Amino acid sequence: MAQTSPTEPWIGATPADSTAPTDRMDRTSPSNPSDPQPIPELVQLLTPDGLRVPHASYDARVAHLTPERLRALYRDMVLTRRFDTESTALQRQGELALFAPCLGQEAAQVGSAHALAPQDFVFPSYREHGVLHTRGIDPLDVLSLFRGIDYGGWDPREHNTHLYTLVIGSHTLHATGYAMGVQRDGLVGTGDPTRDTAVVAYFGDGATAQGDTNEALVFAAVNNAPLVLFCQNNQWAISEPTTNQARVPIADRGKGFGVPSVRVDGNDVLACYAVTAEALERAHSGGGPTLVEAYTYRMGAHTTSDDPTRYRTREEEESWRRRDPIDRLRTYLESIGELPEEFVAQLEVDADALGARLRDGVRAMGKPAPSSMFDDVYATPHAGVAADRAWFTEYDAALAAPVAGPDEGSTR
Ligand SMILES: Cc1ncc(C[n+]2csc(CCOP(=O)(O)OP(=O)(O)O)c2C)c(N)n1
Ligand SMILES: [Mg+2]
Repeated sequence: MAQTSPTEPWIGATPADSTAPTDRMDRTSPSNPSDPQPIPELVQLLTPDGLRVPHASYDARVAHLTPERLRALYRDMVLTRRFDTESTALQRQGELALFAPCLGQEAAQVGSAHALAPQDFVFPSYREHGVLHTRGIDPLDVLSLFRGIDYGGWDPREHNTHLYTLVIGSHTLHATGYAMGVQRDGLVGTGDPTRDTAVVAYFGDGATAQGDTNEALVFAAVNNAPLVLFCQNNQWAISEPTTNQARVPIADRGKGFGVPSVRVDGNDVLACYAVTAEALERAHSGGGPTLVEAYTYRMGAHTTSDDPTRYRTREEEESWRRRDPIDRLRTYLESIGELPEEFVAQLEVDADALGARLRDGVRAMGKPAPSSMFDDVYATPHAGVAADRAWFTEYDAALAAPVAGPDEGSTR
């Protein structure tokens, strides 16, 4: 049964029946906005007020988390947020071409990533900074992508984490194929926790409307692939509300594919850990795929090129700010006396150091030669790429040549 907070009746509600302005819904929603929305089940272990509420199915999944481990979750969320705010500022200073913030989604990302085994393989989309942080990926290797100088600087094999994917939903198919490969390699159901391998695909609510994602669900289901399809329903796909992607809770759609599904409070790091641990256990043991819908909110803009004030209200943003995932865990840790002052002070020092490292590191990245974009197209030389490079080099040199003045009869 849904574990909702009595003080927060909103939780589980969709924008259509809660905070979305009626003029927008009338304009963009193909459904009748007055249709009653089913009340979805929502796994919750921590209320927005930081109260620990019991849950018959999921308490056992977090029982082993010591105060030290809870502080690690808190630390990772705080550092992810610092990465986010520093990166947004660096984009504003012209040091990054673009940035996609994950502000507000730290619990969904850090909670789920903490449940992973090292050998599990992750396919992220493009705002999974909290997942990458938890996997130990150098944040500067993420920012080189957003500076536009490479495709992401980390080695997918070293961290068992694929590069970011910007083509919406496409990586759900890559993840399904990879999971089917893992299965054929005999790395499922061995009973050895250091060998059994699962694959996790992170994607958004908008991606659920893509053919690729639906095909991934079909293939994962019929092949019993060791896959967790982790959807962060952050309420928006750029300016399109979730109500434009589905008329039922996203988790409910798993049933039609025969995939066990769960809807979790995505701002509750404990609940996100618990449902992911369950889904991973199913995958590791040969039980097949799971669809997780983490119900959360993108508190920032879609990217630094977006202006959310054009399509959503301040009231909506405010109401989600009150459900901040970091505040929630902090309140809980304080209430049980497990957030010592020294820990908080050290975390602030560490976050400041991270900020300084990001600023210095990004500025030191410099600017690659434009023709280097041809370097890694193929592993071996290719005549077509060589011809493109030659054409581009000549074109670029022509742009750099001094332009003749009007007296000299320039035609440029
Ligand atoms: C195949 C494809 N179509 C369209 C786009 C343009 N696009 C970029 S982000 C985005 C919205 C994705 O929303 P969602 O899946 O909810 O993820 P979120 O950005 O909210 O994390 C779209 C349509 C794209 N990148 N790829
Ligand atoms: Mg979204």
